[in-house]
Amino acid sequence: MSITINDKPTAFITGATSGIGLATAKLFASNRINLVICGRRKKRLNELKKELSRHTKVFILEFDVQDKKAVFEAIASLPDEFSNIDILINNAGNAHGLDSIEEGNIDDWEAMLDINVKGLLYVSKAIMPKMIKNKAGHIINIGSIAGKEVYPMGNVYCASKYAVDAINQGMRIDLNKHGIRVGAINPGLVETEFSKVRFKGDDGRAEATYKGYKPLQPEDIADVIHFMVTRPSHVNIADLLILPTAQASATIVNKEL
Ligand code: NDP
Ligand code: 8X3
Repeated sequence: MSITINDKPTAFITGATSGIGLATAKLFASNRINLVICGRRKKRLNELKKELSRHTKVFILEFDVQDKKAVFEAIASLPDEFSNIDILINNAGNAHGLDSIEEGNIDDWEAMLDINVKGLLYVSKAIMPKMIKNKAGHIINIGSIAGKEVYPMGNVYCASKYAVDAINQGMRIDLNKHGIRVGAINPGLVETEFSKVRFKGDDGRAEATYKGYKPLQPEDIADVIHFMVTRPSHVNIADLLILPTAQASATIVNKEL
């Protein structure tokens, strides 16, 4: 399978230290896609760079997507070799808390909107100009089933992912004239560190999220991301909902407990 964007494409992956971003970085590396891997956990980024550099060229950017200045400075600091981004995977994000709206924690609300929505916008804003100049590029936004369906206590996380859905559509419309592909993947339940973060280290609750059925694995989503970026250049997969077989909707999961 050949990459159609560029013979030696460079991908920029936010949230590459864990879960879906990590699995995507590994799969891209094994397919010789050059990588800019991003996240806040420097130690993990260093270890990953060491591992993936056996297959491809890797550059680390350590920044918090909420920090507008840090985002722009980090991306402006990319050496020439990594500065033409062919593929942007807007993946960094999490849910913080699972509370009924009247009991919601304002810090959690701000984190979800600042990271999942504003962070995605900052990174995109910094990367789009060169894609526009090059008249090529592919942006994949990681949304969620939570951006297609609101579920009990999902409130602000769902709002953040509905925003990602709207931004994905808006980007596709506005970047159409520049020949840039834009598409979203909206997963259901994927077994990552997502629930550890949502439940703030309550490992029992996090583990229970994935018990009694076979959840998606981060590699399942990475496979689809790789499929999307390896379509011929006239093909843009615009919007995908991917669920574990046991999941029918945000609230219907066939668990054997
Ligand atoms: P993980 O918790 O395993 O990974 C989240 C990644 O996002 C980490 O690499 C983390 O890196 C990064 N990240 C989080 N906050 C920030 C921040 N402020 N600045 C920079 N990076 C940040 O979760 P997933 O892999 O599951 O999540 C990836 C995406 O998939 C998210 O957008 C999530 O909403 C979405 N998703 C997940 C589903 C699931 O069931 N797991 C289902 C549907 C969508 P670090 O901590 O090093 O900064
Ligand atoms: C993550 C999946 O169902 O916890 O976006 O919202 S869910």
